[in-house]
Amino acid sequence: MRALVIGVGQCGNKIVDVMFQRRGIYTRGRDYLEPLLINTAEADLRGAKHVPDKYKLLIGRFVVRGHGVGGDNTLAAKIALNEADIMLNKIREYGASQFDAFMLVGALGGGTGSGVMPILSKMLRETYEAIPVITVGVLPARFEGDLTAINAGKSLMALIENADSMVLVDNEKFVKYGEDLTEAYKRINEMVAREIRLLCEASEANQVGENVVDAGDVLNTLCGMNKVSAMFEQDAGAWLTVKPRESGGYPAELALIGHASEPAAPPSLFGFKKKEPKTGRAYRLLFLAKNAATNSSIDADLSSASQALTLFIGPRSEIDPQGVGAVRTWLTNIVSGETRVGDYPTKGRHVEVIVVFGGLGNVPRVKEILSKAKKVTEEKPHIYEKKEVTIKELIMEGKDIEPLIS
Ligand SMILES: Nc1nc2c(ncn2[C@@H]2O[C@H](COP(=O)(O)OP(=O)(O)OP(=O)(O)O)[C@@H](O)[C@H]2O)c(=O)[nH]1
Ligand SMILES: [Mg+2]
Repeated sequence: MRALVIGVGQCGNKIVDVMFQRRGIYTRGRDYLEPLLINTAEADLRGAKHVPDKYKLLIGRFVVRGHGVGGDNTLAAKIALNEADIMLNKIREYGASQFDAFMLVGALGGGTGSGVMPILSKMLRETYEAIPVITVGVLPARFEGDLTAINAGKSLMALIENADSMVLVDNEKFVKYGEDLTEAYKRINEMVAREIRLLCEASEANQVGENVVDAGDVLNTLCGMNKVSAMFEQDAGAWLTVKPRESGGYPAELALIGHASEPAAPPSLFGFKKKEPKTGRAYRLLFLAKNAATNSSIDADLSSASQALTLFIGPRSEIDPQGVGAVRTWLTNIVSGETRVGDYPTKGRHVEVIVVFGGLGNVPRVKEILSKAKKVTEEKPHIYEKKEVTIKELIMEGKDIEPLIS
């Protein structure tokens, strides 16, 4: 799948930077992804070492002078609205109509990523009607407090309205108690970067698998059929009349992604016969698929998904047809709608599996974040104004002191 991967804000910049640390995991360096990093903080952009400067864009320069918006996602959204043309012009330079999708990556609990992504998503959908916008949104962990919850709640609602798909990543699931946050974020970023990259690469495989997964399959799983069928009818000109948002709108599909892997076969030692994996090749595929679903980017009720995809990556000899069949049955039993199983033969030494569940209807953490954001907004409706009043009261105390400058 050819995609422009746009990292927004510090978290988004870092994930996309890791994604481009190594271009093309199994495609010998040939890449189908292009990076773009957007931020209001100059230091964050400088910190991204694997993405060349020409793919970086600083916005809000005259408002926050390259220092970031400090968690104020309303300000970030305003900057995005004012500088929409600058962002769209930059995207145009890539020859954007060549892409199968735009992928926006960022955290929802901060300021820049949280505020810019919904605006940018809206602009992209209006400008490139036929290209789906997929967002990868990182949700804050519970301990992060009220402001991050409000930010995430507002951003989630705006993205649901303005994107085609939201792949959710829950920091709460992956940050271990007492663990150093830098280490935890590094681990999460590497995980998400690898999963997204493999998913995109597999649909551009050089070696044809038994069950090919193409860009359309990936997009259908992430975005649902509506938008994508409009896209594929493009040649017939039908898409001109199919304007999903304007005709009442489909909300973005909520999705998750998961990954698991095992060494393919133990290496032969001093000429001894290689051992078969204990569980057998077929069973291993089912085991890995179930593991990937458990180790997914967010916990959700999988039976509430309306479409799913499983993708096996590894040496052809390891992708056992019976195992593939068992996984197909497993998916069909969980998901009411369309299921897809594909393989991506490689010369690697691991068997890896990626699962994607799309069209999720029951994601408890999304409910929790929205209700927390609502509760905080109700309990502290004028959180910022109150602060101002307090300072004014304080200043009143000193009104009789002789002024320093008269
Ligand atoms: N997984 C992961 N989460 C991160 C990382 N950095 C920050 N976060 C999360 O993202 C939220 C903060 O978002 P940032 O991306 O730092 O903020 P920003 O978009 O740069 O916005 P401002 O700094 O306010 O301009 C935090 O609440 C964390 O939940 C990271 O590297 N990985
Ligand atoms: Mg920042």
